[in-house]
Amino acid sequence: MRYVVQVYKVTTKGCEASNRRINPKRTIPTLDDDGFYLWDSHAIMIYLMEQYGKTSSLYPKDVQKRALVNQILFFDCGDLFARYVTVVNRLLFRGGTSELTDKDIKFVAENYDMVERFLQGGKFIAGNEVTIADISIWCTITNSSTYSPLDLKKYPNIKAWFGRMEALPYAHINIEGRKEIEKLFAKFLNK
Ligand SMILES: N[C@@H](CCC(=O)N[C@@H](CS)C(=O)NCC(=O)O)C(=O)O
Repeated sequence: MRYVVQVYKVTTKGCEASNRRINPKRTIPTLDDDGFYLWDSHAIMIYLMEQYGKTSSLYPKDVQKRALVNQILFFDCGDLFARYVTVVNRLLFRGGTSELTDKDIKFVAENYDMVERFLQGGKFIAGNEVTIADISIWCTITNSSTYSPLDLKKYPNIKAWFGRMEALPYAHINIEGRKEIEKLFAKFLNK
């Protein structure tokens, strides 16, 4: 599959992700699949699997296995990522305050315990196979740990799972992305 990744300018007013017609929310990521526009990373991943990955185990066909993947995607969207981005939006996009409070750090870290528990039942977040739910949660948690430290000594399941995720052939995409987020945070928090 051929794809082009375009990264738009980040400003304190928000991400100039696209014009209002393409994405009224103006968030990143936004997918343009030959004129079909879709926003929200979770909806995008499901679409890509249904459209181009029908035989892939990343989004299982078994209804119950798929429901468990969706459950984690909804958790990310409504809770883990939502908490992460609430702090990020305030720090980077919505007024540019550079104060990161203990309350912010705790607000995000509360969910680390939950992810640790999710990983009790299997090698990956929604069972024993890697799925798009792992990609979603791994990206969020590695990014949130740039400002809300994740002490891996306290989280043996997360530590072992990180090892499995880092061994995936496409892991470098998130590892490189995290470095960029780290730089962005350092710049905003020290301004
Ligand atoms: N639930 C959405 C959230 C997307 C989101 O909030 N993205 C952030 C960047 S990490 C953004 O574009 N923020 C800019 C803004 O809200 O103006 C998703 O999963 O795509």
